[in-house]
Amino acid sequence: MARQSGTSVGERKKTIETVPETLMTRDELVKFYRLMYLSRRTDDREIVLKRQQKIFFQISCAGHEALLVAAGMAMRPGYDWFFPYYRDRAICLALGNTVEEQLLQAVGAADDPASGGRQMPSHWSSAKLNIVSPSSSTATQCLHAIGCAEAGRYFSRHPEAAAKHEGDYREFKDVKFHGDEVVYVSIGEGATSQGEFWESLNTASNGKLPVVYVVEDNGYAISTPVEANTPGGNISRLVANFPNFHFAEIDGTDPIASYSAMVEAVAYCRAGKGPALVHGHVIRPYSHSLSDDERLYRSAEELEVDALKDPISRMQMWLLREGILDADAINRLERQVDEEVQRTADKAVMAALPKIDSIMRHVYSEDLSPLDARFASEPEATADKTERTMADLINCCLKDEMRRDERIVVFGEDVADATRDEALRAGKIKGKGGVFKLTTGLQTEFGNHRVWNSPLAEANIVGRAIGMAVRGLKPVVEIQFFDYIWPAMHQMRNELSLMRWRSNGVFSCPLVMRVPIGGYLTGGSIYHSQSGESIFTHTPGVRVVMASNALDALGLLRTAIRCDDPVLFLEHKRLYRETFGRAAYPGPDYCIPFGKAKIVRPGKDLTVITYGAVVPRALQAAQKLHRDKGVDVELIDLRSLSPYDWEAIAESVKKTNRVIVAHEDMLSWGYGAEIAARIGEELFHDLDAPVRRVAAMDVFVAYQPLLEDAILPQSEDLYRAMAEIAIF
Ligand SMILES: Cc1ncc(C[n+]2csc(CCOP(=O)(O)OP(=O)(O)O)c2C)c(N)n1
Repeated sequence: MARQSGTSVGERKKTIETVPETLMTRDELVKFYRLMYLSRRTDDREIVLKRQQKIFFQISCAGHEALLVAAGMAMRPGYDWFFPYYRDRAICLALGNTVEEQLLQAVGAADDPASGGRQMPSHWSSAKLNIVSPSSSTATQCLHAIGCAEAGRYFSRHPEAAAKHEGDYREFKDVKFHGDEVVYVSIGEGATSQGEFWESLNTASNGKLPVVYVVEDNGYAISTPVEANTPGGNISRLVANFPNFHFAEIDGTDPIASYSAMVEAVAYCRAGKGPALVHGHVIRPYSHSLSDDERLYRSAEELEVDALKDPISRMQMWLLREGILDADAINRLERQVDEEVQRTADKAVMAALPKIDSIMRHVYSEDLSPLDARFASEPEATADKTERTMADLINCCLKDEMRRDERIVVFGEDVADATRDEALRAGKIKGKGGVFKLTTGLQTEFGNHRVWNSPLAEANIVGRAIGMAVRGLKPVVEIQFFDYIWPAMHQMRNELSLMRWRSNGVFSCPLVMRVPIGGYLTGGSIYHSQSGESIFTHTPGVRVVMASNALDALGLLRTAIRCDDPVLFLEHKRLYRETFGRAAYPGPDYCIPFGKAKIVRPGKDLTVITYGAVVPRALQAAQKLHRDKGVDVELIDLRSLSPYDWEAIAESVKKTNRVIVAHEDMLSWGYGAEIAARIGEELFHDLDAPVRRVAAMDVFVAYQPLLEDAILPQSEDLYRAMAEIAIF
């Protein structure tokens, strides 16, 4: 019935009470059937509810039940970790998720424990069962599963890192782990076309991680048949050469074959031999979802062939044939399930709905905000008064925090000193530590478990970090250049920013992404000069900061690491080693709260609001304008872009009545548009001149320095705008 490879199953097979060749007792076989039937009837009930417009979406597990109950019964709920996708009702039921919990999500109830009415049905999530809140995006979860497995391994090697700690995110992030936990991740065969699936195989294989993949191959991705997604039509053939994997390709409508394959795969992972991939051929007897009509693209003949393989009737026949249940017992079991589902549905449709005033809860941590006063401090006067660059102080901060907090791991492209570390440890080479050398010395001091080079794949970096952060690690990852953040955009927008809100505060993934950004490099050109911060400030759930000087960079980075939210930490690479803004090391606890701007130059005639590399340029312009014309500019460095310091802006504009918002990024739809609009809305009566923006031309940065200078806002542009607005 099944083609399998790998280790043999062993002991359970031999126990006296198991039914030969099934690895299950008679009771387990009955339970197996009950769960399959329960799953199908819950889908059927949801379909009725959708037709009655009592729920608003339906996607079923129909046809996948045997494979999924097998997976659930082969694993340990609340011990192992689970990253299922929307077809996985049956595994969730098998793990202990209840029909009531599932139907509460379907109606969008306040008490939906998975999301509080925020997610569509079939977006399973349970803190108790270690089922991690998913998005609707296909394949992103594969990378979370990898990070989750890495975190489990990390905590078993560094158990002391799991301890709670007052005063930072660890106070609110409980860690649980076991030495031999396995991580489950499932995916449809269509979604195996996504790069994130392949990026995850890369790391699962390289790291011999205990991740069991289940590919649920029902032959269709909505209307697209398998051969249009998968070359040759069979994913097992394509993945077969990944080292360290255990592979099994089975008939996933066969409960017995499914169970034996899952037991074997899980045992392989639990023994630490590496990852496993079970490719189950299943059927899809209902359309993709209730929004789809498969009769438009599948013939009646094709559907009839599928119907013959229905796992529910297959198992029912098998139980009868083997004499495990007779017809009466089956009828009784089914009647009980029908009544249970009906009763639960009647209750779920009466459930209380979420309150409107709950909408903004859990966008960010409600336990510890980076705006909190605990992050306000003064620089310590240390013995070493050397003026350090931004690059130096960021490196100091990373070292300080890694010494203080063993949950911090650092990875990204080329961030390690040397992956092949023999020469490094022998002192024969110095080590690289990042293309800008910001992470230099970290691997040497903290070891290869805490600092390592990732594959050249940005989604891999962010997706894994999310999985780790869910488990309580604090990844501080680097994206090598802002220009190459885009492969990680999907993970950032749909996963990183949303984990907390979509799970109604149950799961979260506070982590730090350090990203060198910006131009003014003389030759940086299109792909090493980009800005684009407003794309991320437009994403709720992520904090965005950008320092203009060394002291602020250190203070903000420390807050970013200690706080409980995901932070995009933008580092202007032109400022890394500038003479402007150097500072002495301010001690190992110096922090700056987010949302607090800095008055770089107080003034009374005109406010200039800016950040990043425009700060020194605006300062130069303001000083010259004062010398030339006596105009007194108040220069505000926002430092923190989301949240931003509206109070500082309003106070200054009320004083000067004239304002310029300046930034390096392009003018149109840029960061300044939001600030200018809000000033217009809320401070209209305080203005004596129109709000002016100074920014880059609406084009990418060109290579030739002459063009680069013209494209990016220069001190002279700022000077001109200041002079005009001052006398408007
Ligand atoms: C990244 C992404 N692209 C597109 C979609 C829309 N979509 C939802 S399900 C689906 C098909 C998935 O097919 P498959 O992976 O084979 O799983 P199945 O639904 O057949 O179980 C598509 C295209 C999505 N959810 N996410």
